[in-house]
Amino acid sequence: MLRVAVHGDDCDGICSAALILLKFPNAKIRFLNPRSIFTVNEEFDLVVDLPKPKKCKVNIDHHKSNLERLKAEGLLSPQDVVDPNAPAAALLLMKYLNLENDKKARELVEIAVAADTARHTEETLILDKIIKASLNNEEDLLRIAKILAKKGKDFLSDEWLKKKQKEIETELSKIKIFLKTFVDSLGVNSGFVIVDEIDAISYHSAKDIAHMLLDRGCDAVAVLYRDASEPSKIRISIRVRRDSDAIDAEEITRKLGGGGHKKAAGAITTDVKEAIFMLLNEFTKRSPTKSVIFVKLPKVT
Ligand SMILES: [Mn+2]
Repeated sequence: MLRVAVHGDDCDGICSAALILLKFPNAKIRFLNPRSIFTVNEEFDLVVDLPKPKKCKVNIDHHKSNLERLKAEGLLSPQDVVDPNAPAAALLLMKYLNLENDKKARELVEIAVAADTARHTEETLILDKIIKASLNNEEDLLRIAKILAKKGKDFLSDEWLKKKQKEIETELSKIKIFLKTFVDSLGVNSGFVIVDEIDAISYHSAKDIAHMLLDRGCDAVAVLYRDASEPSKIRISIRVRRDSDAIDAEEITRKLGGGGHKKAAGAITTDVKEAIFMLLNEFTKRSPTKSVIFVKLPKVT
């Protein structure tokens, strides 16, 4: 039996799990995150969209920070496929599993790429929220992966997912109206923004305000919010507008011990003050006007 670990936090990881199930329906899949992968004491044949732990035969990933660590520590093996130029780990996995001619596999990769390059469609965004609302619930995450493997891009035709969608959409419409009113009141349509959202918004919607501000013309947005898996920690996510070169998000989050990609990167901290100070500093340095907007989101009601 194939023992696999995937990133259980987003579309790329869950689509990767679905790809595995297309080829190995009986694979044992764990849904972990970049921290928990180092704390579970298990052996894995395949670890996807996550950093490579000690007991792992093959690592398939696209995070630059992971590649650099593996090289520095001499842990990169010839079997590993770690390519920071790949838009999603699922794309590397599809090639690794020789599934390029499988229509469902290509649809799953399309979903993963849309999510990881901030080109969500309405459907992939719903999927992302359902995944984030199912965090740490490996049973539900496996169920979502199985539905994806069975339905491909028509995943929302599944009755169980449809029910989840309805539940989440009611909450989402409330959040959307609240955020729109808030962003309208800011009147910001350019430059660099940092939003403190700690304890103000649901985990699955923490990055929404970043996308709203980017859509309105901002170059880069950093958001801070509480981690759903480890509530003592604060997550920092940076998003950069597709056609803006003002900031390399990965370069900044790496200074906070995180990583990711040029347009989308993240880090985790326990020292919020230090993180905000650092973000203000790094953003100001790169801002053409040498100014940054810092806002605190009121609790979404
Ligand atoms: Mn990914």
